[in-house]
Order: sequence, then C-alpha cells, then structure tokens
Amino acid sequence: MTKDKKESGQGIYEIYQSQPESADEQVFGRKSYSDRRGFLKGAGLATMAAVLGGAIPFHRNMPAGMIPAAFAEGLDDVVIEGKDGLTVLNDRPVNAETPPHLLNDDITPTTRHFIRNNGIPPTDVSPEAWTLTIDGLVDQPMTLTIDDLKNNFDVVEQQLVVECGGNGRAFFEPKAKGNQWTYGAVACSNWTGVRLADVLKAAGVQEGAVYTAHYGADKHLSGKEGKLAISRGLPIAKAMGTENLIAFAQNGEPLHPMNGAPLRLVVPGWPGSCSQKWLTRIQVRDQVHDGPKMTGKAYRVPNHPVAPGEKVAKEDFVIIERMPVKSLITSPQTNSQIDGNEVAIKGHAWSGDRNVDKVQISSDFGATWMDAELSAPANEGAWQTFTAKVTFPQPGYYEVWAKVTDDQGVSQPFAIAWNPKGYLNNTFHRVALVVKG
Ligand SMILES: Nc1nc2c(c(=O)[nH]1)N[C@H]1C(S)=C(S)[C@@H](COP(=O)(O)O)O[C@H]1N2
Ligand SMILES: [Mo]
Repeated sequence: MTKDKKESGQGIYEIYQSQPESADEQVFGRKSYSDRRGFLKGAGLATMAAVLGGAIPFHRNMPAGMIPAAFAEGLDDVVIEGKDGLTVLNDRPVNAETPPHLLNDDITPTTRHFIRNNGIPPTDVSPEAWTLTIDGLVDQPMTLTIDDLKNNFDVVEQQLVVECGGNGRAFFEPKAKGNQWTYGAVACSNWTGVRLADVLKAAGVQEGAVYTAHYGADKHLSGKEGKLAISRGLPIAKAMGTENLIAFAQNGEPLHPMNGAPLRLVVPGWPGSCSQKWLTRIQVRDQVHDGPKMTGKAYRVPNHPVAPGEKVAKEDFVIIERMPVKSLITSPQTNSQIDGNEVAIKGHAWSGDRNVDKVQISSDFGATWMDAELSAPANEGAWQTFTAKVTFPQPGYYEVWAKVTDDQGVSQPFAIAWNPKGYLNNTFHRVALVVKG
C-alpha cells in the first residue's frame, strides 16, 4: 500500500468500495489495469491474509485485481473472536457496529458491544504487567498496577452508556467521511473499576488544572513509533464526576481485547472517544488537551448552524461535550412481519449527563403519540428501558417511531442540521413493520 492510503486508515474492503482502481494498485502493487505483473506482497499480502483469517498459500496465482470471494458479501465473513452478529464496517482499523435488535438486553453483553478502533490494538495486554501513570499537574505523580487500583480504591460496578460521536453518520446528506455508523455504535455494558475522580483526588489535582489527557497503548496505523492513534481528554469538572470509571472488567469478565483490555476509561454521556482504551497514562494539563483527534475538526461541530455541504472555518469548530438525547427501538426488529394487530415495543433511551423523562411512541408517522412505560436508570450514566404496546387499526405497512424527552425538556428531533463530520445524529429511530392482521 502507498504510505498515504496506509495512513488514511482504510481497509481493503473500504478501499475497493470507494476507489477500485487505486485499490488495485495499493493491494496488488501495480500501476494500471494493463500491467499484469503485480501480485500480492508485503503489506498487501499481510493485510489480505489478516482480513481473510489465514495465509494465502497460492497468492502468486491470484490474478492482479482479483477481489477474494470472501469479500463478495461485504465483510460479513470477517470473524472477530468473542463478538457475535456485529456488522463490520472496516477491517483496518477494526470498526464494527451492532444491529439494533441485538441490543435488546438492558445490559449489553460483551459479545454485542461495538468496536471503534482508530489504530492497531496492543498485543501484549497481560493485566499483571499493566501500569497506569497519573502525572502532570498533580501533587503526587503515581504509577499504579491494576492490583494497586483494586486494593487502594473503592471498586464499583456501573452500567454505563458508551456511544460514538459519529453514531448515525450514515444518515447525513451530503455524506460525511468516516465510518458509516447507522444505529449501533452504542452500548450499555456493566463495567467494574475504580472511579476516575478517586484516582485523580489521590494524586492531588493542583490549582490551575484545566483538562485531562488520556493515553493508550494502541499504535498509529502507520506503525510509527511514538505516533498516537488518538489521545483525547476531559475538562477537569467532568473528569471529577463520580460516573466515570477506570474499568478492568466488562460484564463481570476481563475486558474484551477490542474494547480496551486490560484497562480503559469509561466516560458515560460524552463521545465514546473520551473513553480511552488500553489506558496507560492520564496527564493533568493546564490547558485544553491538544492530542491527536482533539484538534482541527475531530469530534467537533460548528458553533453556528450551517447549510448542508457548507464549508466551515476551522476556528468555528467547538469540542463536542455531552451527547444528545436519543433512543433505539430494539424489539421488534425492523422489517418484521406482525401476525395479529398488536405488537410489544421495547427499547432504550439516554441523554448525556441527564436523565430521560418521557418516551413517546407513534405508529402513524408522528400524527399522534402515546407514552411508553419508562424505567429508572440503574445508576447515573445508564440507559433507561422503555416498553409499549401498539395496536394497529388494519393490516398494512407501518413505521414505529420513538421520541425521547430528557429532564431539561429537550426532545429528539425528526430531522437534524447537517455538520461537516457527521456527528451527533440523534434523529428518531424508525422501525418498519408489515402487519398481517
Ligand atoms: N486507545 C484508544 N481508545 C479509544 C479509541 C481508540 O481508537 N484507541 N477509540 C475511541 C472511540 S472513537 C470510541 S467511540 C470508543 C469505542 O469503544 P469500544 O470500541 O469499546 O466500543 O473508544 C474510544 N477509545
Ligand atoms: Mo468514536
């Protein structure tokens, strides 16, 4: 692969989808379709083998430009160990989302927790050897093992929502670049760990502290030593919230390798990117952090409404903080056929740093709404589950919509203003049903 493409972080599948000609050159190392000499080698061969799940003994026989049949159906055949039913959007880096109907559980099983990687996860993740360093503007810089964390701090369990800032990006027009997440870059697992605030307090956050900076052990896609895939942070006030965890267990087991094993941050209610995986260091800074994906347009939105497609000046982008009010209908699955004239609806609702007050359901394209039953959150930062029974007047095609209102009176919109990077799409989840009667 050329350096540029390698650094852009696209996988083979994505490259073939978006730019088949240059994909051919990158993967097969040849300049044009008429040049038949190229064959899979080096990075192309290694990547292809990794994606296919095995070396390719006869790779020298493969005609240049041939797309392996395994890719015919997209990335459905890519198997990620310990994950089940996820839709893989990219293989390099690995990005995979969960279809809404597989998020029906109140606590998301680890097998169904989405994966959003910016780089290459570390391979040496032995929990015994892992350390976390707290430094910067603190009285007492510390380096702690996972046992130190367990032994010196309150260990707590919390159900916490992690949602990628780009969830829903696929529905923006014009298209925004990046992973085309639909609905499933969100999950609410049960996390065990210590409170970030307790650890920061033990280190003694000094006056003048403004922001945290988070570092993980994953590598940049270029493989360059010292180059970081992502390093984001939090304003000190949010970092001191009791809802944030430094987690070493997910649903009672060690973290999944793709979800940050053996140690990660879980910062509910804010973009998932704040929840650094493979966590090795938290630095306290006297200024807003400026690590990779903190600056420029990353995880930022315009500070004023913009027309679809409009160019926005760099200085007009502001850092995304809390995530907006949103919901997901997890049962029934969209495009289900319903026997009879009634269906039970279930789903989840959440709003960053806030509670949800009300969930309303419509089955007549928003003309009328009925209140759903809404449960209280298991704890701060958890999503809330809603249920409703919908009756249909006659057989036919229906859409069930859910609309959530949070405790500040803010509701999910039907449509949302476009933004250049396709963040924060919290429009209604619409589920299509054919009622048979
Ligand atoms: N070290 C590291 N932490 C990271 C990332 C990453 O690429 N590297 N991705 C972030 C982003 S953008 C999101 S949305 C969440 C996703 O967490 P998950 O993959 O466990 O679902 O992890 C965040 N933490
Ligand atoms: Mo993300």
